[in-house]
Amino acid sequence: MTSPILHNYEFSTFSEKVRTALGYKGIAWQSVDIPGMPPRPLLTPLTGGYRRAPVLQVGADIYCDTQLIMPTLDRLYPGGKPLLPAASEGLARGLGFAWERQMWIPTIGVLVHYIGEHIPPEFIKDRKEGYLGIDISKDAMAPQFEQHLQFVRAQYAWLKQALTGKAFLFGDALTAADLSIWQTTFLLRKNCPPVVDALLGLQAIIPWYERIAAIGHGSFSALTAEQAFEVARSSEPAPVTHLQPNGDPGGLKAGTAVTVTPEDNARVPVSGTLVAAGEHEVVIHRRDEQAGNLHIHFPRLGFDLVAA
Ligand SMILES: N[C@@H](CCC(=O)N[C@@H](CS)C(=O)NCC(=O)O)C(=O)O
Repeated sequence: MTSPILHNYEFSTFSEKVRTALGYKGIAWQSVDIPGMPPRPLLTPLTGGYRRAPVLQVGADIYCDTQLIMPTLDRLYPGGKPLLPAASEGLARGLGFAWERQMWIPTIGVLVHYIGEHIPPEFIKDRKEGYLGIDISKDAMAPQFEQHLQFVRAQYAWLKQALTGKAFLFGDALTAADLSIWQTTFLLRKNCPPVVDALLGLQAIIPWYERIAAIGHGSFSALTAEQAFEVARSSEPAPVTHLQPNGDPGGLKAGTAVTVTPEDNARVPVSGTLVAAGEHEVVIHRRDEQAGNLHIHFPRLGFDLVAA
């Protein structure tokens, strides 16, 4: 299996989650440093318009959303330690999804209270118009600060209990759920003053936090966006053998023209032809004039799949 390419940027914490997963699994990877906001002219044709970060590329297969990237790393690189061990897979999937979905905006609310004055106006504008649909400037979020603080603190209260006496949430081995929770915690701890630990009651979970921070990003080399594009152009998508062609629980048949759209943030519909779909994943085919044939993979949970 060739080494995967991660399109990511340094301050993206969803990217940090995947960088850490790659380090944990010991997969040598290639890093394309993308801008923190569009335009991303050599990535957009590969994703069909999906705009969030990170994106994983293996040849002409493009994997969108970390909720799919995690099980995909286990599937494509089965030799290393699993991110979703069978014994905890269902709970780890559900918990990771729920945490990120619930915690993202409140975490940003706490973050901007401390560092909001340093965020450039063009970034605030981009996040409002193209991503979150809300104004995340310090002033705009100030009225909700107390609510966000209470919500975030109450979430960490159960996390503390869940981690008592354990190295990781499900015991001795890390799972993708630990990484989901860790990445939003990383956003706060990396950027906010130390007082935030006490404010949110994080002291008890710091050993768990440090254990994950110590994993690092493993071995990787830099790749330009042009090189990654050329990899896609010169490859054909891998045959889909892990999903049934007509396995869509909603009954959509392979070959149907469809759109796939995130149902939370950056709701850009990606259109293509359905290749296969299952309970956890949707694969569509697109042909880009320059990049050629592509398979774009999305998670099922959190995305709307509809006939075009
Ligand atoms: N559910 C997505 C969320 C990804 C996400 O929201 N990433 C942020 C960066 S940390 C993003 O895309 N921000 C807007 C952008 O970079 O265009 C996932 O798990 O990958």
